[in-house]
Amino acid sequence: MFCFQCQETAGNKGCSVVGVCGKKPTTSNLQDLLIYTAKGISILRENLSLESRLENKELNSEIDYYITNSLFITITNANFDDEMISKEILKGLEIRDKVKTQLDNFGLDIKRLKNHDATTFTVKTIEDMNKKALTIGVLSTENEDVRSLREVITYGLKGMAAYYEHSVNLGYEKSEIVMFIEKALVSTLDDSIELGGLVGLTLETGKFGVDVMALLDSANTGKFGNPEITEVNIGVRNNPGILISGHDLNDIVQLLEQTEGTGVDVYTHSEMLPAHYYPELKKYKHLAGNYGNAWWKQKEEFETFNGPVVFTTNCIVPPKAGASYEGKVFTTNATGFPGWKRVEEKDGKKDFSEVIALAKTCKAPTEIETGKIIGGFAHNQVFALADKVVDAVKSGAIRRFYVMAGCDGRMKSRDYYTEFAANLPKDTVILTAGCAKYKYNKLNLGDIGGIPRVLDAGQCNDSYSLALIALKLKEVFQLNDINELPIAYNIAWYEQKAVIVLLALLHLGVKNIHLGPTIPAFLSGNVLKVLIDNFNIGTISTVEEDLKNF
Ligand code: FSO
Ligand code: SF4
Repeated sequence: MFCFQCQETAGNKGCSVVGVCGKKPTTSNLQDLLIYTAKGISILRENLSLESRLENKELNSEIDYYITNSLFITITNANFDDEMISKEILKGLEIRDKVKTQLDNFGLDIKRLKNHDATTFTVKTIEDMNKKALTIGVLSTENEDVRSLREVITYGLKGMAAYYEHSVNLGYEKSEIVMFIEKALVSTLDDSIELGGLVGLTLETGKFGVDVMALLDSANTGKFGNPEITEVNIGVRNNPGILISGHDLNDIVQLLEQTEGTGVDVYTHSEMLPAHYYPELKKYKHLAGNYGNAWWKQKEEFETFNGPVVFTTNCIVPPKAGASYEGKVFTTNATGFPGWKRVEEKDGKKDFSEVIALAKTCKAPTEIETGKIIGGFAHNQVFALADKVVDAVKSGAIRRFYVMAGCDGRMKSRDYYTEFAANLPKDTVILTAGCAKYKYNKLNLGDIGGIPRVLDAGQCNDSYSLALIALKLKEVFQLNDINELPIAYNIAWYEQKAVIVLLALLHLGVKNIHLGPTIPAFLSGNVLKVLIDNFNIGTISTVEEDLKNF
């Protein structure tokens, strides 16, 4: 195995023995081969125009879903289940045949990489797959800079695919996004594309990153209304509960529907917290609160929750041996863990009946904290407060905004973000999205004339809202450049969704982003230099230094 896609990669170089995340070498290899399978399908499929794809809508959706779901499965902490991943590889080979037939039917030829191994290889057993994987992994690209750009693009595509899948689950499709994913996947195998071309493709990935986040924003707000200011209880009630984690709002709405009137409460964990902000979700009286913190605290927090847990997406942390919650965790969508149960669809609906039945036999959650946190500051809500915000900026009551979006993680060095937030001057406001917020959303940083000093827009994909807010401020203050705004960017990254958010911000022209707690291991020296020269990307130092320099 070799994997360096996340912030916690071993020695900030790469995991080569076992993943810091707990990913076994076989799992890592199978994930590499799954991506390679998707690339093989893409080589064939990029020759099909949108019109020809849409001649068979059902097949089109099936293959679009396959491509995006395969990428999603390989995101950090999404799937640890070798059996499930190997089945997906075999399914991919079947899909590859279907696309070949489509090309034949349309009399189309293959423009790029005809007869490439990715379009012809076959495997049957997990052993075959492991063997094959060792020849096509990250290190099979020898040139360090080419490898770096190919991987930046691939990781951006993984994040894009995740957001696309959530949109599709809510009925919002846009095949143009999948067509771009395919084009980019093929390009990562195409030796005729040199560094300049790959840099261009990296920036184009950012453009489609904006598109996919916009699509997901319309899906979420179209289905559940615009997020509004909401106080979320962080204590517990006396009923048994189900804890739901991850980003998929289509799952939580179905769980809320199916638990209504059963005496079982629903609590959110980590990235599911923003579900509370949506009118069509918060209306459920048994949506009881948010339990715990960011993903990496789950090993302790699931112990005290007492009831079942549902993972709709990453981040899964492999449990300790003998964990009391073993047997109570369910996965769905792209997530998987060996031995854990699945929530599958029945008659077009997710079937949570087993989870609910199990919850009824469990004790109510043990309280680990009390109080409330406030959020719901996505674009629509902030625009509604625009006059107040603009006045506060004009009067000098708000001197600066700090975008502190992104992810949380296990590393001790991330305490930096708590300290940074706590020590910001009182006339500054933090704009946040993603699980990074757990580093400071319980600090009670107060408000400025009624505007809370931490404005939580939602999940990591809601960084899109933060971009819209910045663009709105630019318009109100009649500036020519988004970088003239009094906004500083201090972004924490962990996995590949943060990569697509970053590329999207670069596409929107945002400069001077500080990325931490470390610079990605997958950026080679030269690629990093391109980012510094063109976007002035930097990292973090000490809180003191950074408070002075930002
Ligand atoms: Fe966090 Fe995990 Fe949303 Fe990520 S729960 S780390 S960037 O999955 O996706 O912010
Ligand atoms: Fe290592 Fe991160 Fe890859 Fe896991 S996802 S194997 S921790 S680099």
